[in-house]
Amino acid sequence: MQNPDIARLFDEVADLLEIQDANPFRVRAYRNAARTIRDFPEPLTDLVRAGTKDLTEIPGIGDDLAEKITEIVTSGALPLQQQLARKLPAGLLDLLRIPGLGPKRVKLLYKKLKVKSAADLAKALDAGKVQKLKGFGPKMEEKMRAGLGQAQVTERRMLLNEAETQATAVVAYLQAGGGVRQIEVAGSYRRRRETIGDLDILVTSDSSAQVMDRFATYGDVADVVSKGDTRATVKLRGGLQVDLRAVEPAAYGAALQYFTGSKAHNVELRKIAQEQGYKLNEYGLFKGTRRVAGKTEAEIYNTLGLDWMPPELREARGEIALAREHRLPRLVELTDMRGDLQMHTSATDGKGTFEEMAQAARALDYQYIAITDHSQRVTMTHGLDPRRLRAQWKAIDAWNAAARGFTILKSVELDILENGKLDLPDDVLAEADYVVATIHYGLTQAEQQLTRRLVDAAEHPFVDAIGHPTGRLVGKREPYPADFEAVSRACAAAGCALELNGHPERMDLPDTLAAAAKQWGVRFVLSTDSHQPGNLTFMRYAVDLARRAGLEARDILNTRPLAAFQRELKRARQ
Ligand code: DGT
Ligand code: CA
Ligand code: CA
Ligand code: ZN
Repeated sequence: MQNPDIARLFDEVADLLEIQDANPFRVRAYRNAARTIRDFPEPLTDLVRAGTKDLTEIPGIGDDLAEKITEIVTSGALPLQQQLARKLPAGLLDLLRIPGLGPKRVKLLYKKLKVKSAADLAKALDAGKVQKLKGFGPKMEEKMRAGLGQAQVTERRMLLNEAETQATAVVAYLQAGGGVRQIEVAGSYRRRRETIGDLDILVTSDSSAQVMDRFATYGDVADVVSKGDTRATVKLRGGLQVDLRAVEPAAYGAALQYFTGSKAHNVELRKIAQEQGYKLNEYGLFKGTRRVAGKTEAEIYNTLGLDWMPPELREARGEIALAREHRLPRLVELTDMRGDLQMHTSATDGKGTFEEMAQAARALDYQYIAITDHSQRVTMTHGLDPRRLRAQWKAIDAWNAAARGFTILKSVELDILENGKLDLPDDVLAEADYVVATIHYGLTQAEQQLTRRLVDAAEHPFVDAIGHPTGRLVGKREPYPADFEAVSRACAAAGCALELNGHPERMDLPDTLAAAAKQWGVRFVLSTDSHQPGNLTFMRYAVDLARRAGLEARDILNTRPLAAFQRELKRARQ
């Protein structure tokens, strides 16, 4: 039982309760707990088994939830979830996977139209009944139709951090069994895509049949799909598929290259091999029947006259040409980061004080962080008005005065209002060390209006960066329809940075837009959008995103030591 598995059960309880009209506070408690657990840095299973930590010390976990976690860890299931599920038709929960359909809408469809499954929904749509329901416009109808089509052909993709939890656990388990020499998770996971379809693990071993046996009896396996002496496929609880392949050491590099992909990268590479009279496959690079390379990836690329390429770049977006000309970027690394520039505290919707956030950041060897609680417009999170914000800044000044070698930047996540104005007056913004402006409201405005709001914010003298610039939520909400070329050009001209938000649910800017923004001359900041001290490790995902966009340390302002960072901010340069 990994943390995401526990979180999923709590999310399901929240969905089921909401469909069944339970008390909203109870629904919220399960939802918040799910989020806390999903992002909790240590495996709860280990904590429960060790019995050394009181689970109620985790923010948002009370006695009742602690007991339920223990129940899940020890029995593998949650009776409450099973009870609630029995009260509803089985197909109803599948409807929640359709984009745009949350528990509230599913409840309406069920109550008013007796829709119990995806098939029922399709019929109701065709009969024109759905558009008559309150809150279901023509746009929504279109989305549901598209979603119904997709739900049938594509399986759900898992967020990178959840897949990482699963991957890390299964790799540790395989290694602990002995007999594994080399092991690597290839595929989209190694390319660090923001979502993962399935995990592709490669091993070399003297006893591959035993490794396959051990794999099939892993505790989190729900179903063994297939199993042989050198290959096996399983499905874990929660549905993630894992393929395991054992290969001979002489072919390990070739297999790693092939199964890392992407498919489009492999197609291009194979063509280059053919042009040079080679044959390339997962067993090696061959001249006739002779294998000329295969032990390492570098051997294969180099034999083809190419530099070795970091997996994050292997998307057939021009990396092969750069590798041939020895012009690949020197991608930024996690150890380049000197600070984190978006995080929330218990003053708004975070779970930790600024002191606790700073302490956690120090442990990561950062020199600085920005505390960016929400501004007043975001009432849902108890956003800060000028009075409360100034009080927080005063407390930060006092903390900084006593701290050695670490600085908290006085900051705010400033809302760009629906009318394009900023949520706080200039005299307040002038007192900040750093301001990141974001959009949370008016997401359905026309492209022109959204673009205008972002461009105006980018040009404002006290806005240093635009945060989560597209507003996308991975797998849940598409970027809002703004002209990101216009926004990028405005940022480059004004000296406003664009944020790469590494929160696994955001991953925003998306990689292709970030790569384009770099071409327009934009500079970037990386952040985690942490809501608890344990989230600061999300920086890894911001770095993944930056690497996929081809960014180097010099493209990113918070790779600089504090003084240099502050010199580069817009507010210092005018
Ligand atoms: P995913 O699992 O959907 O997140 O994405 P990948 O990239 O992990 O794709 P997957 O698991 O289907 O296959 C793993 C790698 O194997 C893929 O990145 C490239 C390689 N591969 C799979 N099928 C083909 C193929 O038909 N041709 C070539 N050249 N490579 C393939
Ligand atoms: Ca895969
Ligand atoms: Ca696969
Ligand atoms: Zn935000």
